[in-house]
Amino acid sequence: MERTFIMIKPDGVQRGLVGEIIGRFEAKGFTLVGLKSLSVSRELAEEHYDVHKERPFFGGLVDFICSSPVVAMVWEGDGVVASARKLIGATNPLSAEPGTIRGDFGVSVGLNLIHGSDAIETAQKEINLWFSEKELLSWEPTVNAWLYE
Ligand code: RTP
Ligand code: MG
Repeated sequence: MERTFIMIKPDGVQRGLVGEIIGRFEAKGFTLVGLKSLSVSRELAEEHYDVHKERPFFGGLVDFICSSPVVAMVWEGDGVVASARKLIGATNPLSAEPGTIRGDFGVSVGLNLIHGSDAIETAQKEINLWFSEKELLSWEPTVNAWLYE
């Protein structure tokens, strides 16, 4: 089954939106297979956003991710990588559709509440970066019988 890496960024945790955000993934029908809160090291943040290391916002982005605790998660389900990106919404919350997490709760691109892997390959890389094998569950909720044909 497909898996994706989701992180509630420091602004989402500080604003008390952890429950609201997790609730959206649960209500959609995805399965939580990994969950932890942590303070992110500079090394981890830099590796996570390595693809953006030449961009002007890179330093500020790393500072922000390390500034306060985050909640890291792995969610599982058919098509979860692309679907999670839809639940999250566009990078700039002002352009994100209402009904999406960024569209409903954010107003600035740097404080956009949540990260989601952008492709299946990236998801695998990010899951391996943030979680060890033993931190991840392998389980099938009984409710899946009412979610998948
Ligand atoms: P993320 O990786 O955090 O899930 O966000 P994303 O895919 O929607 O956007 P991405 O292009 O990967 O950018 C990573 C994060 O960098 C910040 N950003 N700032 N100031 C700017 O122009 C700018 N552009 C991007 C955002 O916080 C974005 O989430
Ligand atoms: Mg991205």
